[in-house]
Amino acid sequence: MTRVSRGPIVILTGAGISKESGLETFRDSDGIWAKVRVDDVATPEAFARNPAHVHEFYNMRRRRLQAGDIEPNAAHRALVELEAQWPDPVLLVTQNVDDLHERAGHQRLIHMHGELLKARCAFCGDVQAWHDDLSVALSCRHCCRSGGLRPHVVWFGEMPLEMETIFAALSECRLFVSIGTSGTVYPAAGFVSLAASHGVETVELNLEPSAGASLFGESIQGEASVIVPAFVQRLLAGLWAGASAPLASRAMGARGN
Ligand code: BV8
Repeated sequence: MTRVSRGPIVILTGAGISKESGLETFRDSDGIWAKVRVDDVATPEAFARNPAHVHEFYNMRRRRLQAGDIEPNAAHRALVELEAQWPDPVLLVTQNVDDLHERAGHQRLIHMHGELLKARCAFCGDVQAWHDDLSVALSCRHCCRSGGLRPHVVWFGEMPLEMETIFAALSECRLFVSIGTSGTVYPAAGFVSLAASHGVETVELNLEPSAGASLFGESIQGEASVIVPAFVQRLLAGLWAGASAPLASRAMGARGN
């Protein structure tokens, strides 16, 4: 029975890890894409066609994120504990544009789809922290041109950030953990296959089996605030046995233990 008690870990998170903090997911029945069309707000073409509409979509999410009642949950905190106590590097790659991993205290973090609390100039590429509403009337602090400030967010058809770093980490790690993602958006949805092709142990923690669940060595269902802390505790205690674990431990169920 293989045990993962050493070696680098790569973690991928999606909107499901922030759901219990009060932020909407995308593809749940009550999710964001049930209320607004991707092609109207999350593509470069949408921004070129109607920048004010795209700004309002992200302004609303930026205000919601900073509303005061949105806090990191036990899943975010458990990943910070894993990063602090694990003897080898832990790289957290998030598809989320919220700042809950940072606010929980996570250090080594890549926002592959960008960050809601940053703005980028479409003309000169300058990126700056941005907590207020964005609009076409604003001008860039660097090139002084107006109309080009956009959310520092990766839209469909745009290249996600730091992909070379991510691909290298996936090929060199010992364990790949996917948390709270439906496994429908690429290239993130392909990370499990890349990791597995390098002999990496893979585990999925999600409310329900994702589109790529069958590609993982382990699949654990439940709410992130329950199953992620339980998984981290078992990992730190050297008790998680990986894909060769007895079937009984393959689906720990909602209690996560
Ligand atoms: C690109 C903007 C290439 C930010 C987003 C094959 C290869 C490469 C690309 C493609 C490909 N096939 C298709 C493509 C194109 C496309 C794509 O993947 N389309 C899909 C729909 C088929 N990909 C792209 O365009 C990407 N770019 O590949 O560029 C390239 C090459 C050369 C040159 C230029 C470019 C860009 C993708 C990023 C798009 N931006 N959003 C924002 O507004 O937030 S995507 C959006 O989906 C978010 O970023 C989000 O993070 C991401 C993934 O969604 P999830 O996080 O998984 O959320 P979801 O709601 O889907 O699922 C939540 C899960 O949580 C569920 O499973 C649920 O059960 C679970 N859950 C719920 N509650 C809980 C829970 N789990 C635990 N506990 C709970 N309490």
